[in-house]
Amino acid sequence: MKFVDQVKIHVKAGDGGNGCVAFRREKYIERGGPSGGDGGKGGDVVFITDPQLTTLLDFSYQPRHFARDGEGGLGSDCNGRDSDDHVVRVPIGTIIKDQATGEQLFDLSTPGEHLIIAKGGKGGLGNMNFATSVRQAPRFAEPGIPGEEKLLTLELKLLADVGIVGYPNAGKSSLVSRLSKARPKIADYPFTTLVPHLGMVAYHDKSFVLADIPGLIEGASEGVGLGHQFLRHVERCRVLIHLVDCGGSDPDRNPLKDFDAINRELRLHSPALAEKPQVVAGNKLDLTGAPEVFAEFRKALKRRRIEPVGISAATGEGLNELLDRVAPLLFASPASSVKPSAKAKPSVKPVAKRRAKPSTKPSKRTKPSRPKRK
Ligand SMILES: Nc1nc2c(ncn2[C@@H]2O[C@H](COP(=O)(O)OP(=O)(O)OP(=O)(O)O)[C@@H](O)[C@H]2O)c(=O)[nH]1
Ligand SMILES: [Mg+2]
Repeated sequence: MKFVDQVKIHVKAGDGGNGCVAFRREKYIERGGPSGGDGGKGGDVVFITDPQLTTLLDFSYQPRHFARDGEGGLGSDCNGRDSDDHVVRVPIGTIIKDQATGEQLFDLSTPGEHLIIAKGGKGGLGNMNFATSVRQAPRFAEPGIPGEEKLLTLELKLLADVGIVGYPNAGKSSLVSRLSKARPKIADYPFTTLVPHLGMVAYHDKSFVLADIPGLIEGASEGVGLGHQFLRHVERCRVLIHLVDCGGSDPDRNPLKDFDAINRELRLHSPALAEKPQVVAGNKLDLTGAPEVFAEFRKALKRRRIEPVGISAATGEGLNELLDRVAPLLFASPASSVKPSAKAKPSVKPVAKRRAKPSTKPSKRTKPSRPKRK
């Protein structure tokens, strides 16, 4: 399936129905009076997060999402029908931005979250609402209010706990397929992985989501290779596994050079990404000569007080140690990587806190003391 992580869309809520001008006309009933009903409310455009979705592909085929207008009011005191909401399902991790200003409006990062993105217009009042003792036959009614209309950009940032970064061919996809049930394509040519893949990793009684993203190379920030367009998917990760190829046959590259180049690219993408805790792993230690290359790499990193883990995604060597190094960084802090969105924030203070406030006013329940008789 095609992976789309950025789309431009147009949403429009329904307009309110117009109020109606009508008069009751019936045999033997003189001056029946105004009987125009109110218009119905236009439908809202509602976004709901759906854990089953992993791409914004559907939006590239259907970029317009319009809710229906409210029905107009009718005679005989009949109000128009309110329109149903137009419900749009989006993947978890969708960020909604204003197309014109680029300002971030919402971050939908919890499953089942509901968000009214465009509000439907209210229906206009019919002429029966305007009858007064001095104006018994109003010949006017209110028009409906137009629904909100917005041009938006949707961006998807996958929600993973741990992201793997590294050069192409370092073995990122091999590591993900070894640790989880995800099966990304593995091959010995660069840029095998063209879109991010997620895998669920079990660690003792806990589990976490691991993301394999396409390989980075020097100059990715200027668009070399696949560029760093996919780095946004590891922006929300709490920990990065920096995978370095220790079994490479290219004489121009060495693990330390690769390590520095990738870190430079991370910094150029976003300084916050470069600050994320990293577990450095040297891969392909099963190949001849690789343990020696790794030993040298380890010595060089020791001077920077970094302790890399030696692994082989092919044989499974060192993978337990790698998980043991990742887990404390991941599970130590109770804070989740999932930022609570503006909608998910509790709008009401916890009751306990409110009770704790010393109140100066006497409680309603306590009886007021009677004044003493003199
Ligand atoms: N011997 C050996 N080969 C490995 C190991 N890990 C990966 N490989 C091989 O290295 C090649 C590249 O592996 P991938 O997992 O596709 O590498 P990748 O980092 O995902 O590459 P891109 O998707 O292109 O960025 C494949 O031929 C793998 O079989 C390992 O531990 N030992
Ligand atoms: Mg890959």
